[in-house]
Amino acid sequence: MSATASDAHTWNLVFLQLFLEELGYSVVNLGSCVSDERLVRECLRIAPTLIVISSVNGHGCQDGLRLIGRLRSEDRLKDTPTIIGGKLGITGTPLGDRVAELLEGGFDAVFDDGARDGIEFHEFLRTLPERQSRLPIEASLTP
Ligand code: B12
Repeated sequence: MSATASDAHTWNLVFLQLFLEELGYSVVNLGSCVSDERLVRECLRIAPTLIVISSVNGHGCQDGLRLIGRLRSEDRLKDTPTIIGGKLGITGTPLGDRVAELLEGGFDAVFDDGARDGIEFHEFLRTLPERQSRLPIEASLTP
């Protein structure tokens, strides 16, 4: 789990980490303002079951589109379930075409505030194969 490169907010990440841990996931929370390069590097190292991107500062669409291109250009990450959510634009919700762009860019799901809620996020998680969804990952947060 990670914020985008431009996003300094952290409580969104804390909330999501607790939510995912409650569902049985082992979470590596990379924190805020994570560069695309670092995120790709950590994902290659960890080989996660799911990549969760959170952004609330209003730049989520543009940061997300750039980032998903980087992730999908890596052979080992091109099929890893990857989602983005939060307050993704500065025009409020619904985001309309921007959601379609993010999906076309390679995200498996987009959870923009207002248009989606935690229940839909939970439902998405249930679509992941059980075998994958509860695997503990042998990874720790490194600087
Ligand atoms: C605290 C805060 C800050 C603090 C952050 C401190 C910290 N350590 O986190 C500081 C002062 C640093 C800050 C800075 C800025 N902020 Co600010 N901030 C807030 C504030 C007041 C609360 C955010 C918060 O902590 N919420 C609690 C967490 C738990 O909830 P959440 O963030 O809403 O996240 C939930 C959902 O979005 C959703 N979600 C989030 N990600 C994901 C991902 C997935 C997959 C899913 C399913 C769901 C999901 O689930 C989360 C839990 O319910 C909000 C306003 C508000 N009341 O929400 C503005 C707000 C987020 N900030 C905003 C802005 C504009 C900024 C600045 C750009 C201001 C500026 N001009 O400098 C900067 C950005 C800095 C940067 N580089 O990112 C705007 C964003 C507007 C937008 N998106 O259209 C907001 C909404 C205020 C506003 N109404 O204008 N901010």
